[in-house]
Amino acid sequence: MRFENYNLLEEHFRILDIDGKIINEEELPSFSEEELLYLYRTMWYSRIIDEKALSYQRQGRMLTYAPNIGQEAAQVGSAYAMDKEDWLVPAFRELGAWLIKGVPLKNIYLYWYGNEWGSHMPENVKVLPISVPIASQYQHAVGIGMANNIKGENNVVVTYVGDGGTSHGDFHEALNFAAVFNVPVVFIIQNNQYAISVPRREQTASKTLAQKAIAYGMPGILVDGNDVFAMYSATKEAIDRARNGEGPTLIEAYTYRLGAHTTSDDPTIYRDDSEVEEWKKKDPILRFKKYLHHKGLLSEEEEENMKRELEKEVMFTFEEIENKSDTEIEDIFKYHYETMPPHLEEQLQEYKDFLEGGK
Ligand SMILES: Cc1ncc(C[n+]2csc(CCOP(=O)(O)OP(=O)(O)O)c2C)c(N)n1
Ligand SMILES: [Mg+2]
Repeated sequence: MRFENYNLLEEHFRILDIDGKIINEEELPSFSEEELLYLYRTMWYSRIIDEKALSYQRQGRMLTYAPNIGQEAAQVGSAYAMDKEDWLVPAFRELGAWLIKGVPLKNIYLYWYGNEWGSHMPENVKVLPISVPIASQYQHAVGIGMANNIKGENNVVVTYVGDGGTSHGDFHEALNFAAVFNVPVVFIIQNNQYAISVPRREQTASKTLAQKAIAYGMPGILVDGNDVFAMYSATKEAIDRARNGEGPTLIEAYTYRLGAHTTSDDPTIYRDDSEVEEWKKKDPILRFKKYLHHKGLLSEEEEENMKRELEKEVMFTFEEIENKSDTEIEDIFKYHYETMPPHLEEQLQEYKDFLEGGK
């Protein structure tokens, strides 16, 4: 069993090195050329969506936005191991996973545009809406997993949290319950080294986040989160375990947030450029690109065409939203409860009065 073969304290499970070479041949997933290109394209899709959103925000055309730049392999690789029927329970920085699970870009941009309809997933897309209250989604994931056991279904739940989220009580409660009740959940920590300005070393005295698995009595693994193959392979094994009734697994994806926390943040205040430069050398897209080039699967020209095509699609989708996406005031209040409780009715009325000229 692989998880037990890896040291939770320092050894990163890795298949693809930063030069794009395979260093762990026996763990390499057997992807077809088509699959390799699909994964690469999705990582670029995610990055272009981010870059465009950042520029729209700077132009005053988008609200706050949380970019994923640098974390594409952690998200795309892990989500690709899921079946269509498996549930994805995200936090708020899992763009690559949403894309793999089939969330339309329109939904993603609508959400960040402040429109509740962004959270309205198409019927066959098993993805919960973004969860901003840190780590709360881990509880939802375990709840879905427990329901799955009660109903005798065979689906798995994959959920994500940040390094900062591991300090929350919700994190502890979710992992504890999941292990005790043998719930089919894969817990992924995207350790991007920061929780806004708080560095990972100030988050916990534990040497790694993966080691927390031991305390809860479940397998864990510390993965190079910038290696799309390692992320796929570790998540696939965790999903297979869960589906076989062997319970939850904890995966620490060791990665880096190359950009700001959100568009309201300025990371130059709390971290050195030299650190960012070092991590740019480990860029998950660059590493994957080198691999594809070694294999002769993608020329520079094909890559440029692919990026141009994605860019066009992203711009088209955003402009469509911008042109016809009025947010209904009621929507902000309507979806918390089945019927709106009096205190929300009151707040809604107060807000309407305010917009009508302020009482
Ligand atoms: C319960 C709660 N407290 C505080 C916040 C404000 N907040 C938003 S993101 C964030 C940091 C999260 O860091 P991490 O879990 O590492 O995720 P990352 O942003 O790095 O992806 C905080 C404190 C919140 N959203 N919810
Ligand atoms: Mg973080």
